[in-house]
Amino acid sequence: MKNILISTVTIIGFASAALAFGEGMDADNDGVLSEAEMMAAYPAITQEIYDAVDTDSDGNITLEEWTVATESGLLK
Ligand SMILES: [Ca+2]
Ligand SMILES: [Ca+2]
Repeated sequence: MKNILISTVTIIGFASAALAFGEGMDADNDGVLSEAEMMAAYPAITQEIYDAVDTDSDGNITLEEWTVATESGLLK
């Protein structure tokens, strides 16, 4: 019973993160955030922070990269 509760909370937590990522931020709905989309969502973001968030340096922010950055406090 406790395990079921924990996994439900985890799923809800993941779903709300995905919702925030998709809602308004991913303007062209290609599943990743471009630099322009990140600038729109985080006007105060610097190149330094963007590069730190884009851990594989491919120029786009994936849901995984965005989630890690958000949870680590890099993006607020
Ligand atoms: Ca996009
Ligand atoms: Ca990337």
